Amino acid sequence: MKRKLIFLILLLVVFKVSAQNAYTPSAENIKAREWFQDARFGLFIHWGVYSILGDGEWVMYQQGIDKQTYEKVPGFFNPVKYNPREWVAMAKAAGMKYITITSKHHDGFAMFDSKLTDWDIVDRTPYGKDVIKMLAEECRKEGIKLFFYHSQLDWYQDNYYPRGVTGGTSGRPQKGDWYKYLDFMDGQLTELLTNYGEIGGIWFDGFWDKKDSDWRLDKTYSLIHTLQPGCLVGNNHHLAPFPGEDFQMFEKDLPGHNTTGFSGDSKIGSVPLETCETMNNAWGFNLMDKQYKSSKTLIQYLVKAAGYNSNFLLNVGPMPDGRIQPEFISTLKEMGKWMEKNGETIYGTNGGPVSPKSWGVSTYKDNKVYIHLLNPEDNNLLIPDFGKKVKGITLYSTAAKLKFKQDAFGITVSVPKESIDETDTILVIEI
Ligand code: FHN
Repeated sequence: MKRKLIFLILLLVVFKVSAQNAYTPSAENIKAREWFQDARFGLFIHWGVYSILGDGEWVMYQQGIDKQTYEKVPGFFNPVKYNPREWVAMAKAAGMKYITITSKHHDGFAMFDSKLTDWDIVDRTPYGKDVIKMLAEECRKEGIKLFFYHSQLDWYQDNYYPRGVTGGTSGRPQKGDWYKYLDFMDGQLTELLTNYGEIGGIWFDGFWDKKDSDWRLDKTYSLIHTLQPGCLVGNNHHLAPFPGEDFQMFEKDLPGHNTTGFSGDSKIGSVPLETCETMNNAWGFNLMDKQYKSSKTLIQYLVKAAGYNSNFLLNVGPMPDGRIQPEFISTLKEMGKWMEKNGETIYGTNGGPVSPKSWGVSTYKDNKVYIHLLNPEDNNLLIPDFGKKVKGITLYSTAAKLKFKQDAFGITVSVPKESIDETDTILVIEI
């Protein structure tokens, strides 16, 4: 009997590993990955009932609010000024091609109408409308792809047990059925991938809360790819991509960097990349966070991301009345003006043949290499040779021809001082 049991367990493990490793993206998925890679710029939206408290999306945990007390919060959530048409128009005007919105964050509250729980916006708030459905309809009308940020971590569901490193103050019973929770999560993902039209991707987060647990990823990922083969799977586990994942995200970091300490183990994989960042320091609405990043800082972040062959997902945390704060709107308008003029050097490009330098980065498309001078020491530049014959170099902004020399040392080019742009001076190298 024992030998049989061991044999069965071994068989299961082999099947599980092979199932995960056997993932080969469908033609539809590959097409979606190519679209994603070309899109380069998206809007991240962290919005939940936690915005009522104005202290970020971790307020339930950080203020030690147990679930019984937290259950009062949705009763105050009535975003009467929510207007998805304005949100989508703002994203489009900024030059963004997709929106990634929190369908459920760590507090477990579904911002969509779920039949699997009443812990959702339709059943628990005076507003009572499915904001995700409203946004999905607007995105479809306006040709903006919609992705869902979906938290695997859940501070509300009792079956999220054993607890992970967070959520201990939620006052839940010390018991639960972990696989029932995973079934519940897969059930909500089925709702999101069935009732809201074509979905661009699922942005998972929270794996790190129980990183040694059996998250049954292969089952969840194959469910997603079965329901919508073109739906891209990404998981913010801060590790190298697992089988079944179609893109890799970096949080507040350019790929390969580890400025925040989150990305220590995340080797850069061979799937499309995306880095995400806040406009102040908060993801969810935080009344007192006025550390607004300038449009120059954010434009340069977007350009650097492209130089690292990565998308840039820029976050807003809408206010509890449904509006996006004016500081974010004005910065996004500035970014849109820049993208309107210079988007050609970002959209549809790959990281260029000149690796990122202190002075800037390069992007590449067709027979053009775009040199982005973000922080030039002076107006004379030595570009390391990248093994291609240079036919000519022009200034992107004016198309003016620039004098250059290509020799064993590389490509030297002088940029007229008056042409240096304090945000990004773009040179076009024709090869
Ligand atoms: O805990 C979350 C956090 O609330 C936010 O969603 C960010 C966005 O990338 N991800 C996690 C922190 O790593």
